[in-house]
Amino acid sequence: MQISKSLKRLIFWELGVPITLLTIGIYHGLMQTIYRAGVIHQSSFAHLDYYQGLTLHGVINAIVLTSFFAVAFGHATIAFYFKAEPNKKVAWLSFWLMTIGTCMAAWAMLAGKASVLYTFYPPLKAHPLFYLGAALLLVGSWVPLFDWANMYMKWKKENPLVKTPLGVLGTLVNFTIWFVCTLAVAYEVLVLLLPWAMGWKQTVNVTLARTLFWFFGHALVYFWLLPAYIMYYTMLPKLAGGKLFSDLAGRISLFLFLLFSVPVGVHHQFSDPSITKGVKMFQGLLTFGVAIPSFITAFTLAASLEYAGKKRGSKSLFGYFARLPYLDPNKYLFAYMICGLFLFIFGGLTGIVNASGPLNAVIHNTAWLPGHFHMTVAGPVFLSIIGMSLFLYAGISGKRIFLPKLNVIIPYLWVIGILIFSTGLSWGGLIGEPRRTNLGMTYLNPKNELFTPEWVPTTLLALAGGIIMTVAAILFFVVFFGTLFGKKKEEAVLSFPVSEILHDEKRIALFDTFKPWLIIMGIIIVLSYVPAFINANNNPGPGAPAFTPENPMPVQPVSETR
Ligand code: HAS
Repeated sequence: MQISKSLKRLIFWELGVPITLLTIGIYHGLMQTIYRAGVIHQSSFAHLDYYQGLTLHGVINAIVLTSFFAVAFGHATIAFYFKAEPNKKVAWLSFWLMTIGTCMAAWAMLAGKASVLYTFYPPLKAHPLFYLGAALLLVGSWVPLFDWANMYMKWKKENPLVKTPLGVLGTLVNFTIWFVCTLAVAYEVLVLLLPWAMGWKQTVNVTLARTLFWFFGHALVYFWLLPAYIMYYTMLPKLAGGKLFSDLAGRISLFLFLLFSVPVGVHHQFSDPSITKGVKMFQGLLTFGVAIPSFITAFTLAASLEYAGKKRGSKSLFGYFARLPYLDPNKYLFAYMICGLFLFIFGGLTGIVNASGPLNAVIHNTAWLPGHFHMTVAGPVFLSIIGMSLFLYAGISGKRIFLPKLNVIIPYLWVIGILIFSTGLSWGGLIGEPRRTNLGMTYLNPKNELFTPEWVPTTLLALAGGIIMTVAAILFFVVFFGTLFGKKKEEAVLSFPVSEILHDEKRIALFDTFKPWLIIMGIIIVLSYVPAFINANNNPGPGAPAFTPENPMPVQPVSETR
């Protein structure tokens, strides 16, 4: 479909701003692997210190890129399926709020006044502009939900018996989860952290702040994931040359995310002594619940790929895998998506390990964790984001992909990098290598008394993977910016590959309405989180020991801080 100049410009900026910033995010990812492998034994490089770089890496890659992209993709999806454009004033307001928020937070991070990592746990304290910037970015990103919901209700009135398109359903589910979970982090930022950062309050309840953060933080990972799932359900089968196996499976999966994405955040706090066992047990069980929609997705997509492979001539049981268009430059989106799915098999399995209480005690706060999340957020999420950014940009600008044959191999190179990188981290984590630590200053410095030679091979593996990932990312920037600065050659249209459906089940009202799901969502959140907040309020815990950025050992023992 043709779209207005204003919407086109908006989508360009919402893709262009984060991808430009991503160059900084990727650079700091590489620097992490260099510091950690003990290649340098410094606390800073090029005037940016280790934790400053790690904060820039996490905030840009995990918050800025994902939020801007989700909004741009949301606008495109809603416009495409409803054949109507979102309200431009609301859409631009959202863009400016996100951009101003990003600039404020970026200033604080680059000035070295907000080296608090993307989780900004107190007692680490940032400049007030960092918190305000983060709040503006989040608020800006959910503003369009109200306009989309309005468009949906209008569409529903006109089409009462037509199933809501899966892409629209996914977008609305995703932003509903996002709206609900950001309320907690907004409270954390505005009521706890900002007054403390401004000096109006002397202390802050660290456990409460962490609990509020994780109310938001785990739902955040599904806010990252669902745009990728929308692409997998609605586009991948078509790109593979087949059909989506079941439409109902997609709907069930999306509504289950609505129920289970939020009330599981305490699984990040299994080691927090202030939260009681019962709360941990309940949210631990719900965490297994949130894996169910991904299992449904795995089987539905595998069946869809099997159908595609058979249509392409496969006769044997697993021969369909060999028949898929892995290296077709015209179907490069397939390559970006299948690579993400492949990584998610390992990302999902390591997630189940994390969710299991006794196993969590082994891997919590070790390098295993970045091993897990680089196979999720840097797997299906990142690959779908960059693949779709390129696709959307090329489509609505009418430009041809720059170096198409190179483009189609980028995701495979990225997969090789991630597999090596995450193997190093996961192996290291299992033998106690800590996360979020400048190992080059101590544990990976042969001259230091804490030197730990067992972590030499694990961190070198992570470094090798990091270098390959950086090469893949640089090649992507070449293709993306080469396309951006190329000449317009084709008609500019907003278009997606839309999968037909193999089993198009008849409309079931329960799976085409939000009300009952929202009510159950509210009940589960209350049951799981009221006790957690009561715990956090009643047991704020002892003060934290003092640390310096140079050494992972506390300066003062914990007992002296009580
Ligand atoms: Fe996680 C920590 C548990 C999913 C991201 N997670 C994190 C952190 C991040 C993160 C960033 O229970 C660190 C936060 C921090 O900074 O501290 N996670 C889970 C579980 C799942 C899960 C149970 N995580 C994700 C996703 C993420 C993400 C998705 C980002 C997008 N995670 C945890 C826990 C912790 C945690 C604990 C805290 C640990 C601690 O102690 O701190 C589940 O949702 C996973 C379900 C997934 C599956 C996989 C399905 C497979 C599919 C692929 C099929 C492939 C096909 C193609 C069909 C069951 C869909 C085949 C093709 C070929 C060519 C072979």
